[in-house]
Amino acid sequence: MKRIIALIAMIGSAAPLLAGDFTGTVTLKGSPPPEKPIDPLKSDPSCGKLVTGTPTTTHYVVGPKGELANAIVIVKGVPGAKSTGASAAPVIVDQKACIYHPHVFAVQTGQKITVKNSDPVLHNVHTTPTVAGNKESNNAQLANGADIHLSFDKAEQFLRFKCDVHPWMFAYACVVDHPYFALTGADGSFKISGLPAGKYTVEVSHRKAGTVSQEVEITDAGGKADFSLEAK
Ligand SMILES: [Cu+2]
Repeated sequence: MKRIIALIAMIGSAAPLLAGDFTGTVTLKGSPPPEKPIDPLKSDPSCGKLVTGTPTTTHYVVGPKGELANAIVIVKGVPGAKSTGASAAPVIVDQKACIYHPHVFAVQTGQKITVKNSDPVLHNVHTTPTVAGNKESNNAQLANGADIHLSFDKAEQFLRFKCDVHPWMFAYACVVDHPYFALTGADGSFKISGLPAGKYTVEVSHRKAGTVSQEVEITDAGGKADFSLEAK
């Protein structure tokens, strides 16, 4: 028994104490401008045939109580934080019916982004980063063509992907240089695991609604904080 207790004590002292989950919800105050139908998509001879319903822009994805999707939540200044992107599973981005899915996604620096073309039409995947060290790329992708693999070396929020063939096609990558981040889901919620206990600045950004930040304390039991952005 004594040996077991000593062993537990040894394990306890060797590994850093990780807190519980950091959770919360991001909401939007005010009414966002209405989304616009993407008419050119429907009238395009090849893409129009693939579409059902009326595709619209998705600048704001907001729930009934203002729950805001596609906001990136980043915990700043975590001691020893560094990217584990090289060993993380790739993030899949697909082009279906001439729309990127997902519209906004989050990856770590060095993490592979696999871009698929599920459409029977030609697309091209044109990235237009604005942070030095992230490379612009422009790759044609044939109908149901081979996947394109991309990654970025520097942190950059809402790094744009566009298709030069179809001027309504955009996707945005949130690239973070450590694992302590989350993108909010359709219910506005987020969960970040594995944080050491401590006080941190947490930054929340949305492509249209801007950025807010607040100080958050994470204890061994975890932490909770809600954020609010203003519709613009
Ligand atoms: Cu396209």
